Amino acid sequence: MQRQKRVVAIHDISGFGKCSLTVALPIISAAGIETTVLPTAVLSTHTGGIPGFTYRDLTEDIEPISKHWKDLGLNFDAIYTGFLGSFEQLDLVSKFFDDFKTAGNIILVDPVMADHGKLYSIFTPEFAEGMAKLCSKADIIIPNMTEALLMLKQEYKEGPYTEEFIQDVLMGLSGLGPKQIVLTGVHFDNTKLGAATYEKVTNTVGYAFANRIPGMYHGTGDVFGSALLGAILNNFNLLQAAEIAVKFTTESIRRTADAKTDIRFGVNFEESIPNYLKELKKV
Ligand code: PXL
Repeated sequence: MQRQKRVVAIHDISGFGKCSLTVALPIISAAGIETTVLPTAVLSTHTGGIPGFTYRDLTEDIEPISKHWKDLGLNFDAIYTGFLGSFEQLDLVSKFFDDFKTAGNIILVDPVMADHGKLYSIFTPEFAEGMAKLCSKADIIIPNMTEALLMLKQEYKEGPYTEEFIQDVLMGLSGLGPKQIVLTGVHFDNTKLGAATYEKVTNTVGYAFANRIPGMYHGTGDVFGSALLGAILNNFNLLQAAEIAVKFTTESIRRTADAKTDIRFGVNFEESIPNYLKELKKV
């Protein structure tokens, strides 16, 4: 029997709206991976277009929780970070990496801060610099196009993109430090949308596309990132994992679009889990 792998997911918990930990925990657990959580804040809902959200910051808890885990001798096969609410949290998470990085584990940073050309309401452009610094410590980063261009200090550009442009962005991101990149929001025409992957060691670019579904569904970056990490920890390579995650995310968006659910309320990923497990060859 193989040892069960363990992830620590460092994100906020938004009670309603399906993103961050309410997405990472069920998806990574379903992939058969033990999922430890380090909540960075507790909100009533995410901050994307739902006015009046509550926000309880948990910055003060990060160090004591890390220390307890260090004392227990815990280790993680992957450290997965998402929404971080302040510069101080970036510093604390960077220290967490120093404490828990091993030769064999993976640091996956999703530089959650912006989408569709706009920073989320609580962030300033300076935050992107801090996030780029955190990305330099990661093995894998998974920015969307807006986050990528912010970290590269380039102006936002709407697609469709050219292959040359996407490759330049991937090279720029690779220059920040990570060995593997998955860039989302990539499209060369208006019918397909997906992700580009880059592996520094082999200098290979790959693409994973699905049919584009109109609309900006909330929390899909977290659905994608969690499914990607679940696949990587089940020994799929980066491009295969991106293909599985694109399929899972698109299927979840399709079901939500068909149900005409409010796009701010997150996607129905739950009912895509059986097909995800088939892709992972778990059922
Ligand atoms: O899905 C990204 C995300 C996570 N957490 C919070 C958010 C957002 C995006 O808006 O507001 C609190």
